[in-house]
Amino acid sequence: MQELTHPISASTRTDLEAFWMPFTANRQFKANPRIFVSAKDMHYTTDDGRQVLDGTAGLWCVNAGHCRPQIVEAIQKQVATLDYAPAFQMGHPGAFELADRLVKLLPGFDHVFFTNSGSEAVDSAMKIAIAYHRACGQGMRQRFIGRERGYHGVGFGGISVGGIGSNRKFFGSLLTGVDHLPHTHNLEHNAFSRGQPEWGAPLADELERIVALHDASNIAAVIVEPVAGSTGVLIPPKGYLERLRKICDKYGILLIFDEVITGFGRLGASFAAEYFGVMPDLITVAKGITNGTVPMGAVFARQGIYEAFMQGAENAIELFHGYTYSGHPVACAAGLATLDVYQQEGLFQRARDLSEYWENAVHSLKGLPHVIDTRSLGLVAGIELESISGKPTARAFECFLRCYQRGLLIRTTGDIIALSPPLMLEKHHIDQMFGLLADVLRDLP
Ligand code: PXG
Repeated sequence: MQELTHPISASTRTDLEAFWMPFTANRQFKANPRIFVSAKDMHYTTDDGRQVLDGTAGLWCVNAGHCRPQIVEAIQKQVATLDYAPAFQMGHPGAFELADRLVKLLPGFDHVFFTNSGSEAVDSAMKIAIAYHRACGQGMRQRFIGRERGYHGVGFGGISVGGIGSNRKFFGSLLTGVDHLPHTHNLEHNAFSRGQPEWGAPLADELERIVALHDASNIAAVIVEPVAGSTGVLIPPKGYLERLRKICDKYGILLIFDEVITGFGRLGASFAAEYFGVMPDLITVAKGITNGTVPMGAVFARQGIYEAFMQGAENAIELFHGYTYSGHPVACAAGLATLDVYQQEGLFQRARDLSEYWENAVHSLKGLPHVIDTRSLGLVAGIELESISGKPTARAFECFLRCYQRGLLIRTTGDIIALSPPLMLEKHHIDQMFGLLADVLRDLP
């Protein structure tokens, strides 16, 4: 097997051409490629041999840091022992063990359905929600309520409940029967808030208006990210999630938390549900479940949901849903080893312990040119820049390029910088990250 340790040079343009890159400006990228060839702990190595500090845990997924030996070895061992086992009507030990370990992280939840990505987890949760109501004799409950600026992956379910215009506008009529809550982002009231902003809890009451419009008897579920990630780290106002929970309870509507980003320690707790003390009915996860090593997603179901399906003839399939790779042995091995690392190294607690230092570093950017908001929670941060008039996204993208050139990986969305480092980081990494970012911001056009 050929190892990819050699540089891919920009001059071999045809080598790059065949790959239709996801969520990437393909022509711009292929003219000036940015290529990682290896990674270790907090750093990537580029094809020209430079070290880049990972400020984004890959794409919000490498929570334990890169190429951790325990995880790598577990994957290697598994693929050499049982490479694949049929997912339907057959089992293998790893899937049962991982599900059992996962539910122990989250009191009140007792079943896990495995998928291969966050998008599939969202689709699965939506299907489970509709089928659950049907199993309970309420088959009319088919509508979903998402939220503006929500990101729930790219399946038709996810883009339908999602609230990002450009993810929706090219793809036709989407799912019918979807409505959206207003987003909670408001710089006028909440700019430079520390922790959860004070203003905005009453925005949850918009759910009452939407319920009145469609009638509760037609609504299956409300789906939100507890902290919106992709659209720029939007932290829920104090009391907001609690109000959503209360209104869902009042009308028998399921509440789905999409924790693809907030799960597995990002906020300094296992899940945002635990962090905020608000328990949804279904939780979608992915990314950090395997530390980004092997694709995997999952849906957690709270007590009572699985049981509602366990009726009728014992030989009848209760849920007509699943993927060839649901609970893939290699993903399960990666997941088990990842949970071991999280637990042995106390990484969720570590995120909590570092969050104050992190928060101070984030807010130290206030006052620098173009910075119109800084916000953070746990080990995640959003830094919002003023857009260049008539050129939205240009300023933040330039910031991304300059950071990359100087050895720091950040993520930008619109003109917002999102940071979400591996939870193994140390204070000196935080100093380095924000020192470099401050320098870049000072010089930015
Ligand atoms: N839900 C949420 C909340 C997500 O953040 C998905 C679902 C979809 O997961 P998959 O595994 O299907 O990609 C996500 C994914 C970014 C970025 O930097 C965010 C995601 C993926 C890639 C980039 O904004 N989130």
